[in-house]
Amino acid sequence: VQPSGHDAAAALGGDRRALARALTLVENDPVAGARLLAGLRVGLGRAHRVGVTGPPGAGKSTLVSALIGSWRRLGRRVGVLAVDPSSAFTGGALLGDRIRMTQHLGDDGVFVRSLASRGASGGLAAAAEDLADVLDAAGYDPVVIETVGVGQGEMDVVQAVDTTVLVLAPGGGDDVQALKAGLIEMADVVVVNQADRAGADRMEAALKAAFELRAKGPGLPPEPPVLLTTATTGAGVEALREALDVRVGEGRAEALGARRLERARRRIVAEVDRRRAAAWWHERADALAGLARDVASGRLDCGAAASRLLSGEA
Ligand SMILES: Nc1nc2c(ncn2[C@@H]2O[C@H](COP(=O)(O)OP(=O)(O)OP(=O)(O)O)[C@@H](O)[C@H]2O)c(=O)[nH]1
Ligand SMILES: [Mg+2]
Repeated sequence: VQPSGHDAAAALGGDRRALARALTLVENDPVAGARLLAGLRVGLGRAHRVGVTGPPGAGKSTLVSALIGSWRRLGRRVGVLAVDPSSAFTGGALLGDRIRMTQHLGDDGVFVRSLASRGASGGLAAAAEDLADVLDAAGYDPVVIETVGVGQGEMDVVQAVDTTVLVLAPGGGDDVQALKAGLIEMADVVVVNQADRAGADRMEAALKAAFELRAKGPGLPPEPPVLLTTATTGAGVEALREALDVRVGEGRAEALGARRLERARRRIVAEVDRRRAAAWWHERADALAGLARDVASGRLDCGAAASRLLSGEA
């Protein structure tokens, strides 16, 4: 399918099939996708980007689904990117089961899209950011990105949003795991989900105590709110939605602005690096092939090969 300005316009104008095509293009075709993204241009950065992360099975998808319901009652149009870990066991085939948002099927104000974490060219976070751009341009706000809180790619995704929600559940030592993985450090809002199960109150207290001990001061992240939810019944979900909305409310634009500036800076640098690297290697394709043969046959080591390329000897 050839992308066109018409396609981009249709995607932005509320044509769901055109939007789905645009997302596929951006995910799979770097050249045509970049062209389409360039064609969107308009008003990016309006949407509140919310990352929802946490251990497997904590209830992230169930909670996102409940949040969608809450936002829909306020008339907000919600976009969701669900990052599928593409585990070696399922190969992503069970994705339909993983996304517990089927109750919103048929609601034109909700657009749910899965994103395979394997094989995303240029990295998972970059792909998620590009897809979020498309949903943002198409008028979805908030845009929620759900990802399991394991692995570097997932951690990068967490840093590509305005607000990070860490979802934990009592039992199983999730809190300890999250502490170890450094997820706690990045959380703007912490949720103890499955509050209907034993140990939720204890977990909430332990988390609050941990945050109180954390160093405080200018430049350090503020203490995140710790909220209890039961995603399956909706208990606590309104309070969570309010805690999220307040972050983009009046007087808060500046804090998010700094984060968006940092994100914009990082994206520009990454894009320049990518283009420069592509051009640089294109010019040295033959030299690289020759050096690779020498290294593979043991005549040369990698460091020496790199030095030759960098010094222009090769
Ligand atoms: N008792 C109870 N069960 C819940 C709650 N929230 C979710 N669950 C159940 O927990 C299981 C996992 O929920 P998911 O929403 O799929 O969890 P997830 O974090 O998205 O899981 P992955 O995407 O696989 O990492 C499901 O069987 C849910 O019905 C809750 O608040 N209380
Ligand atoms: Mg899930």
